[in-house]
Amino acid sequence: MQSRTSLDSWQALVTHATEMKQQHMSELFKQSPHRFEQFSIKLAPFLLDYSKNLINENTMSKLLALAKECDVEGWRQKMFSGERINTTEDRSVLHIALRNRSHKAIILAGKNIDEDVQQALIQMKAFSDNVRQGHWKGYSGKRITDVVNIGVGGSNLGPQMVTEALKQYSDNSINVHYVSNVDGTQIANVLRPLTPEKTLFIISSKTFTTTETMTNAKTAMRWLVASSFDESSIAKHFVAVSSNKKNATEFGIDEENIFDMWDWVGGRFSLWSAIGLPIAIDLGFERFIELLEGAHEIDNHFSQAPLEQNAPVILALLSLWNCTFLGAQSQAILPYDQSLHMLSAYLQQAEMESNGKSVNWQGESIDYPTVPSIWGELGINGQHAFYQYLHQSNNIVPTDFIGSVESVTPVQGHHETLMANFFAQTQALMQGVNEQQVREDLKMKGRTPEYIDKVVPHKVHKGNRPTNTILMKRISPRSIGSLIALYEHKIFTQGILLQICSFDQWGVELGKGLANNIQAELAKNSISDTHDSSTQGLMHFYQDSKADK
Ligand code: G6Q
Repeated sequence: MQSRTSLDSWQALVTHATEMKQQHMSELFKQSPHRFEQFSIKLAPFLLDYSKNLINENTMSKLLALAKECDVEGWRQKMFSGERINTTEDRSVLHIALRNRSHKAIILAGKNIDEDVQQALIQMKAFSDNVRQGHWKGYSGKRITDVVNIGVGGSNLGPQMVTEALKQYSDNSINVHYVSNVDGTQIANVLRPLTPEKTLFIISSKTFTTTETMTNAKTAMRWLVASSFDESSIAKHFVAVSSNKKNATEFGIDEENIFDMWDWVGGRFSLWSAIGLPIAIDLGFERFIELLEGAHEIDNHFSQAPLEQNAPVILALLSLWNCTFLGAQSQAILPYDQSLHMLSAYLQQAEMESNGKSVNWQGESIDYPTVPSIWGELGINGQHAFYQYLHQSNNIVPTDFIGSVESVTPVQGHHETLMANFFAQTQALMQGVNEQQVREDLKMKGRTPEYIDKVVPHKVHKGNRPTNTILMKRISPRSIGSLIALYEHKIFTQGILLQICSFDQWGVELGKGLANNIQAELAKNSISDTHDSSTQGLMHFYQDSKADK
């Protein structure tokens, strides 16, 4: 198929990138006093300031021309109307249907799926209310105090990230825990303080085949039955969220305790479905609905706003600009809000699993750099760790700074210090400090000329490092819903610009299959000689070392 590189708009950007690499952002700010107004978007849930990127008006109009030429608007329409745009799995991509709060009909195979979604929400409400209000009882008749969600990847990261982000909104009537790792240490630590008769497990697995989740679920069942001495107690302590009812019932979960999932919801986009049950149990169903409403608000913005005013589209274009055209290879997510401490891990999966690919929709090799690796940490902790690299290494890392105007936990003097750092860092990354400024500063401090000559090169900061700033009013279920939807649509748009099928994950499947074979070989103590010598050597060393004990 026609490569993006053959588009006129693409080639214009290649030429333009060469020119822009000669520019410094601090000069661009001096030239245009209205740069902030020009390159920022104010939406109800947040302000997006993208003025600290190496762009000018010309860059934006060229990027927008590319978006037009790639038919982002047409593809957006295809997604919202349920076309099967997940072509390698032949599925629609309809996480937007899960938060369709205006209840616009979405017809799939002749059926309005909004009706199914509303039905599932009714089921979620009834269940979460029952658990929270103590009507759902364990095998001994006691109310549930603890809920453990067992799931991994998309069946874990979303709900756990949101639970962490909205901790201040929980009434703590139920303690919610997460187990994702097959390393037994995690489940052992989670279960140690819990009481089986008061613990409920949610087994979250779209496929109900994921070994890590099945292994943890079996351990949880053994733990329960070791206390109840009765397998029938499982019905009172285990529910599942899955699109594979057959496997879930064979596993021992009562059919009426299974919450459905649909094939048009990808794992990493599924927190809006029953995969979000732990969120609803922790916060109450009304808060869960607010989360959906926040996402819906951004769905409306994404589907209706013109491209030049469209926050997800702008973020996607800037990522393309910084990485594909200007050559950055990674991008950092730096929240300045403790509530968002899991956001970078969540976005790492969302973006890298969606667009970390190297063939186009037709399966042909892509001949241009695609998405960066995503990493990050809470901003303040990062400042005292890896920001050195952001400021002075030879690698440019575009970053997203995310903060809130108000803290959800005001403690005198803290938020002001936090936000002063938030503003200072993007300014420093953009402006840098040149040799002359360093010399003057040191001279003013009374340093000797010899000392100044020696340290000047070490103290120069080149600046010109791109950042986006997302400033939310306050962390809330609604604003978190909006923030996640912003990134989901950015990722979708990136996929379209790069011609990548963003909704499969074959790279995840490969490892799953190999691990199953290796586990069987280790169990039989019969290591196949078809493995490469490294893998074979490691497996033999592992088995022999175990035998030596
Ligand atoms: C997400 C991926 C992947 C998936 C996990 C768990 O989009 O598909 O992270 O969510 O591998 O899969 P199950 O939910 O099927 O257990």
